[in-house]
Amino acid sequence: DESQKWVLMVTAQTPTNIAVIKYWGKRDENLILAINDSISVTLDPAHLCTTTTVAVSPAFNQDRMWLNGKEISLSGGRYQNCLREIRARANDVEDEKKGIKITKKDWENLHVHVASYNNFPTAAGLASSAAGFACLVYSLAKLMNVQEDNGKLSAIARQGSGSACRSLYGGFVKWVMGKEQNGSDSIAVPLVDEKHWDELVIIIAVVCSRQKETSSTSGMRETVETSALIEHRAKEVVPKRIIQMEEAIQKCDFATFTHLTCADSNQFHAVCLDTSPPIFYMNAHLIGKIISCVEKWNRSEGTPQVAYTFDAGPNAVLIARNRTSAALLLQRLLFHFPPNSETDLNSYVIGDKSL
Ligand code: 2P0
Repeated sequence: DESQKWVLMVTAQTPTNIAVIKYWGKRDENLILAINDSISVTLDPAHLCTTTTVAVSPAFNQDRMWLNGKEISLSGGRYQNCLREIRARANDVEDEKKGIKITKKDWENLHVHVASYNNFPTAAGLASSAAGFACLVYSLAKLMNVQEDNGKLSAIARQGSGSACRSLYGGFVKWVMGKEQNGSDSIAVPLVDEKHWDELVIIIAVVCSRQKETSSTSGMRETVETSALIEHRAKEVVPKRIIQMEEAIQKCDFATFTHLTCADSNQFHAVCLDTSPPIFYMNAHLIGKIISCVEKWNRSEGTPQVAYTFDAGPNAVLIARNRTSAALLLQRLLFHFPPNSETDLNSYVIGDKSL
């Protein structure tokens, strides 16, 4: 049947993001609504990103997805929520050259195939859900001619993974927690674009670790349920830091930026440790060495050279104030963590903040 033979495809690429004021804790598990605002920086897509191709054809009889070449199930609620929200906003699509005409109504009965690749090793344990869901939502929206701005799309990506909403924009981005119960105002907002403060250099050190990992989703649920500190963090500490961080970013004030970034990473890990049973995301020995190395250096210089931040995995993210301090940082890392030694950092992924 000739009418069954066409395939329409869209490919998109989305970088991951690193939070400098962390998201940790939900007030709604299904819609993925946070208990505090967060701020992140989106990386350069050349370094850590997801590339996703979405295709539609009348020959497809079910939605299917492949991640790094292996088929994965789309039956989970998060995928279903994203697919449903995008489909509900689909519009007419016409490709005259190929003689394809899809009406709004047709999308209800058409199925998609999704192929997604990460350009970084999944084994390194680098968070991939942020780039992954952002890219999935963005590419589906393009395929289905969805006429929503990135803010609205970010609210859909958020339902795939909270941190994903921040990857819809480059530069520094705020995820506003919002007030509405339906999550309509829980969206990402760009603070400054990728050209602002482009002398920053981001280095990700992949730390060797055999520790057992707790997933972010269950980890933050346990923190909200059991930590005595989390409410103080969400209600008292983070709102003030968000205001200060926005100002530091606008002014390119590296000293304040470093102070807030390091303090917020340390407090995030403090609420993890305050969880019952306690959550250790940091390999204490190696990470302690990185923190004290950076803290000592910053103090000896009089003015900070490098900010550190650690996520829910064994990777150190180091943000250097410029290329000179980045080069000095690499020297120091190589000195303290010589290659092929017991304290070898597997690799250094060097990311430029600018897109
Ligand atoms: C963040 N993290 O702000 C924080 C800091 C980890 C530490 O967002 O359950 O994968 O999918 O919303 O987004 C990791 O959590 O969790 C995270 P879900 P997500 O980047």
